[in-house]
Amino acid sequence: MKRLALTCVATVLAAAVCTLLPAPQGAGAADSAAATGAPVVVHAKDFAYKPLELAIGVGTTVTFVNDDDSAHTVTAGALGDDKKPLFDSGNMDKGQKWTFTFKKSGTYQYLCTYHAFMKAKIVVTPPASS
Ligand SMILES: [Cu+2]
Repeated sequence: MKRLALTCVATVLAAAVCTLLPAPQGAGAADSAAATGAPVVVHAKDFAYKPLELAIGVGTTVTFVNDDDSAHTVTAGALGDDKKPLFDSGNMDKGQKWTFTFKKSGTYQYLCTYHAFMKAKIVVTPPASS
């Protein structure tokens, strides 16, 4: 329910801006990018990650792009007891990109350390043939 609410808010906020800009290529494909190896992009826009949920295969490299005027981070908590972030982009200013290759399967919840309400997740699945 929270996810839906965030999506709605983000959609409303984005509507005015999006009409002025060409639709990014592959934005729809990223939602269902289960294919391994395909380039996948997550956008930080209007204080929300898009897509909010992403399913990818092990070994996929995800590019995170900050499309906001505000700075953001892409920071994941630990899967286990280790409190060290699984990944952390550090500060990302407007227009900055950061990539991360997901080498281990699991569910990666991440957020922006500046705006803790910005949350999303990436589910990394192992290859089906193993
Ligand atoms: Cu942020």
